[in-house]
Amino acid sequence: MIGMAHVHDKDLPKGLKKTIIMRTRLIHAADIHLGYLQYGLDERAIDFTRALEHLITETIQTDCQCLLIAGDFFHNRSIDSQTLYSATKLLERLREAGIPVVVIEGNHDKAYRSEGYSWLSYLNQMEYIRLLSFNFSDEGIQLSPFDDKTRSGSYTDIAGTGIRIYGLPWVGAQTRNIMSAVSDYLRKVRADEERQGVRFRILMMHTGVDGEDPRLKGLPAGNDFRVLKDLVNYIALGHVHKPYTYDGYIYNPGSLETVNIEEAKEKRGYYQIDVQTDTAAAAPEYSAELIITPKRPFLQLSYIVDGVQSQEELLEDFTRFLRRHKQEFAQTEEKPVAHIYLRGNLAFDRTAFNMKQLYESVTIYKPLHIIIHDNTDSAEAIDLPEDDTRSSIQSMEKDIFYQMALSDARFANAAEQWSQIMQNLKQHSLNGDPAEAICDWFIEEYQRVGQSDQG
Ligand SMILES: [Mn+2]
Repeated sequence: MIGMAHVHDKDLPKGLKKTIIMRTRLIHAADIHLGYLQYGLDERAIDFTRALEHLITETIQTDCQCLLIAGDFFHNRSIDSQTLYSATKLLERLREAGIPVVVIEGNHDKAYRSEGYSWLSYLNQMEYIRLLSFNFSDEGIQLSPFDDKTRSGSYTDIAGTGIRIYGLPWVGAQTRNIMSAVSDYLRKVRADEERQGVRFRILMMHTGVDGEDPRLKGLPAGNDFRVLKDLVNYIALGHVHKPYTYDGYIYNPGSLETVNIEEAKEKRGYYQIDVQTDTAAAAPEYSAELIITPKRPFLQLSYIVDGVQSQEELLEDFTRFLRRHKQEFAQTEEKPVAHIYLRGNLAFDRTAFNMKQLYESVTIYKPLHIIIHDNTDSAEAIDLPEDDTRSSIQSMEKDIFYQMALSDARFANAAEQWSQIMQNLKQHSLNGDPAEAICDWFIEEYQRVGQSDQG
């Protein structure tokens, strides 16, 4: 498989010179997290397997020549037999189809000991995947071609296409150093690469651009990637679970299934890359399209407890709230995972607050799983101080809001209520409540005042 059947212009019959166009399709995915028993549910582990199965089916059906997986193939360092069975069973389909799978280790795939043997090493030895890595020596970083016998190496070529794929495992805090060492190395071997017919270079890494996910700290900054810019055509990233592109040649597809609730609203999938290595063109062209894949639906709802005076009232109002969102539980073919966020100020004694009853009221809508987050404040905690300046500013503000509502025909009929809503809106925003929560709350207020208006 290694070695290049590169077509030189002089080998082509006259007239055919500029008409030979070679198109190669690759798929770039990452963060499969196979074997994740999310919420302790078998159904969720099955969902992660199903996501990999979908990816593999599409890889075969779209005439793809190579599948790249940029780290976090498995969710855990130690996997159970069921997960290994799913992995080998599915990868077997690609082996039969003759489609190579090129993989790098993510932080979730690492062996326990630094010199240890990971489950990805096992898949590599069993020839299901090509696991790319690198060596350090006295001369610095060493990138060698992947050897089918020793099952090791830092790059692999797709024979006859001029495409070379480099891969670096997750190295944590060493990422920046490794990036600049790789940059030095690639600059040094540039002429050799070209002699070998390499036209298009892909570099796989399990890291991200700092700032793309605020929860992930210590990632390289966008500027740190610049050392690679002229040396590779496409950087295939994994690690950050939402999709993004950077600087026109860095791509991150995000996780296939939902690992954290924070990524649930992102449209994620894999990149389908079409590389065109035309013998006449100076530089090869390519396109990368993000293909969104199916996933378990996640439902996120916000319920504002403001104004509810007792547990009984809360339960009644919460039940009404669920009834209003009934469609959202039922609209998907599959049972959703529901996250409900309680927000606002709880106006009664917290010891009387009974979460269990709220959980019970949701079960009639039959989600796959339900989590209720109590993000409420106690009313006492936000009582404004009886300060003259403060209260006079508040009454002035309310007066201004009242005048604003009065001067607009849409709001004039209920100007008093609207001025109160505007004040609350401002308070929610000052509290730092999430935009969706404020929006949900506002829609409810809008409907409430609108209805009282009508009737
Ligand atoms: Mn991951």
